[in-house]
Amino acid sequence: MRYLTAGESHGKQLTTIIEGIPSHLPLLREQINESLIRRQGGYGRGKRMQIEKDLVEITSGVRHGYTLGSPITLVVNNDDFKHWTDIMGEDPLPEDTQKIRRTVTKPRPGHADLNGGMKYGHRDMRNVLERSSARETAARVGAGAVAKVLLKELGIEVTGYVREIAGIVSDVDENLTLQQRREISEASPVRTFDEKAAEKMMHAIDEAKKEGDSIGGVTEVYVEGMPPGIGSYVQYDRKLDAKIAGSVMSINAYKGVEFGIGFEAARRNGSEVHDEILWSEERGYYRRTNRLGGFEGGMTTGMPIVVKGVMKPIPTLYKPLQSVDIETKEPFNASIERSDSCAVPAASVVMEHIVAFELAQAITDEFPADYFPRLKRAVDDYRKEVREF
Ligand code: EPS
Repeated sequence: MRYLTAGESHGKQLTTIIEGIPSHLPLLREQINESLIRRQGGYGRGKRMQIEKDLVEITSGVRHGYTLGSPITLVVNNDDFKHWTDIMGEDPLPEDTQKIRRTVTKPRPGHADLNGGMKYGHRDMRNVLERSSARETAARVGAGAVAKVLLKELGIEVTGYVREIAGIVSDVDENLTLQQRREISEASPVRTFDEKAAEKMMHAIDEAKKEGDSIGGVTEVYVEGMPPGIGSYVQYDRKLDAKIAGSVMSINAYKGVEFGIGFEAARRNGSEVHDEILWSEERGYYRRTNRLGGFEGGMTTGMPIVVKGVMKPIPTLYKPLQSVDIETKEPFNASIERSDSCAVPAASVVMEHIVAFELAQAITDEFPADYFPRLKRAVDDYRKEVREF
């Protein structure tokens, strides 16, 4: 399984092409829309989300509610494009149209603007920012939504929520099931558990907005139902935790990843890090604890996968930071018209879908099948086999 996305933030549309989804998987447009709508929400989003209503059109690979096994194409229109048709149109513009062009010559610190401009030779850095914008995550969530449907049919569930915003930590009771985590976080405007922490987070978002600043946080993804032994220890590029980490790092503004207790492992003795192995008739092999977050040796342990990602504050700030105009080489204070003050709640939905895609890819690598019922049989057989080990 793989996918590609295309599209500029204020261009006509976002496109996702997904290859490798087996045939005969039941798939409805509504299942993808549900994910897209969740991604648009969350306290702290800016005005753009009032313009967009992200709804998918499936233009290939699905017929009469089932996948065909051929590439699936998803299209999400940018409603904002109607305000940008001249600026973003594909036809050449007449000379002397600087105003229409909305040329960007002032790179924003923390964005791809300057590095991308130098690399691609774009002296109008709009050509960089239109593609590097986190708008692209809508296209990735589309791919992840299809992956989630496949996983769910195999008894694997994935959910994402917020653990921290601007240093305010929301604790989660480790014993909560995935379903409970999902229900509680879905009901929270900041997609988290602790209501007191949620109040403080919203206050911090309001303060940041007032000051023209932005704030970041920590998102967590929780997975139940992955069989043990997915991924591999035999070669570095088959380690599934490494693939997930790379993929999480590819989300806009993400700067770090942890599994289980993560960096805390550096501060504890081994006896307080590793998860003791138990066995019972009812459960088969399982662990007393899950400090390693569901991975050992690059493979799943069969315990829930718990992975955190760190999102830096969005770099588009109303509060100016110093930069240099590439035309005049003069210093200036970067300023912008519109931004989200905090996109951490939305990012938790993005991360959920990014992890889901990696897991679906790992499963289809492990049990290659072009026909979904055959894939399901292979997974069921494998579950039985490892249960009897
Ligand atoms: C983004 C800037 C804002 C966000 C956008 C990501 O868009 P605009 O420049 O149009 O105000 O709203 O996020 C989305 C459009 C989205 O769908 O998540 C950026 O620069 O990354």
